[in-house]
Amino acid sequence: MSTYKLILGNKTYSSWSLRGWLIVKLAGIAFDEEIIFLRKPDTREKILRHSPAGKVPALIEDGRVIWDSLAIGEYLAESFPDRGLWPGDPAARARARAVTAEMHSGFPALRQALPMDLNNHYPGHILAAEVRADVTRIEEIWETCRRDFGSGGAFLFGEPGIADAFFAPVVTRFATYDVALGHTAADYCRTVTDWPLMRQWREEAAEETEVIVFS
Ligand SMILES: N[C@@H](CCC(=O)N[C@@H](CS)C(=O)NCC(=O)O)C(=O)O
Repeated sequence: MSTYKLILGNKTYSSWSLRGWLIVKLAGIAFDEEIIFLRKPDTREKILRHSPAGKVPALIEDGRVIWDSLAIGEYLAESFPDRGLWPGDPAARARARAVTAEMHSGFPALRQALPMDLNNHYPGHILAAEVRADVTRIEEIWETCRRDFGSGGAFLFGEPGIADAFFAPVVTRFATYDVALGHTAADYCRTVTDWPLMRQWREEAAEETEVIVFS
């Protein structure tokens, strides 16, 4: 049996780490975690000891490293095809891959303006036009996935999977910055917020004492 270790950044701030962690949890494998605090003088050197990309998350399986959240998702979906990481239906799976890729490569305005910050709340945040446009597209993604493929449960494709892991940090940002949403998006946010894995991650983030000030 393989042994796994997941290298992560701060649970409070590292949105890509949250994505990787959710996917590994969904795969149902036992794993150790190592947290490397971001934005420290030795952060890069510490991450490079594990991952040649200098980024977290990185999954180490028996000494071999798989870096990048999407690569981790694809690798675990292949390794554990019965765990439902991608939807079973080909049309749903294609859409799940498309929206996951869109999140992985897109929404720079939203990511820049609304950094993940689980232990804070910034009510009254005014969204710039380009951030509002990202929010509108994300709402459209959620609504169309729920409408077309979500009948089997409350997640984007019914049961929770990689696509939900990719949008989970966005859900936390919408809560942190009090982003106003339509009904379907608000319902989906409640589903993700109440997801036991998200509760666990938030509880562990709440125990962190490291603070990063975003300027
Ligand atoms: N495309 C990568 C992005 C990973 C990424 O940017 N991670 C950030 C933390 S959320 C990081 O490692 N930053 C390095 C640093 O801050 O030194 C992925 O999907 O895993």
